[in-house]
Amino acid sequence: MFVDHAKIFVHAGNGGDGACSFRREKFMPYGGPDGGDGGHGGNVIFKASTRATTLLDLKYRRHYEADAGRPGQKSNRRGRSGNDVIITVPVGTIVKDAETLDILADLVAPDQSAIVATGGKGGRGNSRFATSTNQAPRQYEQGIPGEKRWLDLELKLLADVGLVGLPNAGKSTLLSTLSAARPQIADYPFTTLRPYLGVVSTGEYDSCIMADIPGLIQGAHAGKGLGHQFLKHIQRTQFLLYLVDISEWATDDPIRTFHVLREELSAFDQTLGQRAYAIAGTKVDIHGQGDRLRDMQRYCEEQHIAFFPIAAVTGQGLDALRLFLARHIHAGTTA
Ligand SMILES: Nc1nc2c(ncn2[C@@H]2O[C@H](COP(=O)(O)OP(=O)(O)OP(=O)(O)O)[C@@H](O)[C@H]2O)c(=O)[nH]1
Ligand SMILES: [Mg+2]
Repeated sequence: MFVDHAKIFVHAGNGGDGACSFRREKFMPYGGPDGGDGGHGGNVIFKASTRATTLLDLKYRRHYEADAGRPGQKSNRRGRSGNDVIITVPVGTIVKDAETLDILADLVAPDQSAIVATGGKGGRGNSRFATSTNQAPRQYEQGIPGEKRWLDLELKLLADVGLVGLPNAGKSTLLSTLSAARPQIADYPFTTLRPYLGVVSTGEYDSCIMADIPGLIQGAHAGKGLGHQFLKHIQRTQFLLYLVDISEWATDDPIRTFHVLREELSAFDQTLGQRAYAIAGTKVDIHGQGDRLRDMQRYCEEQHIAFFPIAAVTGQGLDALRLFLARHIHAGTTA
């Protein structure tokens, strides 16, 4: 199951108390103060990993608590510090304070980490308070409590290219031929029920990340079909590839389809409507050389839109598309 939203509670460890003790040894009548400091509480840390792909685990386990620091001990021994808790999340996870909605971390790179609740400092033991005038202080500090808060987590995938199309347009088929990703593919609408990412090689040393999201239909902004819920996953892509079925079997007019898609995107987020894009006419192997292809080609020429007739199942047109992506996508520059 793909989960892109979760709410969890985190509690960093409390600091351990400082100790109050005095040296007591045989034949040492005036043993001084020797209470050690308390250990620090553990932090709660988020770490992004490419191995995690969903926030599902955090849906089931909602409380995370790091260890407290141990109290200080006699003989000036410091208490042991508490271990950190490290929560692994997918790259693209945004962590907000659930109350203030402040963004605490936006984990955009693999292995990037951030402390979201800081452990409390350990208190000082009484040996730290000895002065020339007070050589037997009974004063010590308590440990400081660790931070605790509710967090709101949102996953917004990071990709270079987002695939947008009606259900059955051929998005998943294209991603699976260009990359090692294996989204479900079938001849019925809404086959793919979650977003998928794939790494597409665009040259000998270059690659870009492509995102396949579930199909959109007219009225998605009003909740039709799967609605808008997955569009946030292409909000952070720098480039959009609209996939429009131009085979003779397509039920809708391709140019109209393209306009419907653009309107749905703009209704969700104005900036998505202004994002750089190109159009791929899909399934040209199914009698695709007819009027529809010509009309679409003419329309794109007039509008100065880059257009690629492709057939993912035969490989037709894919080299030209790859070459175009190589020139236009600068991997790693997603905002
Ligand atoms: N002949 C032909 N069939 C294709 C081509 N691309 C996709 N198909 C078929 O079209 C159907 C839908 O393809 P998908 O890749 O699942 O479409 P999708 O856009 O991901 O659909 P949703 O996940 O429902 O949004 C499948 O039966 C594919 O085999 C193509 O280039 N040529
Ligand atoms: Mg699909």
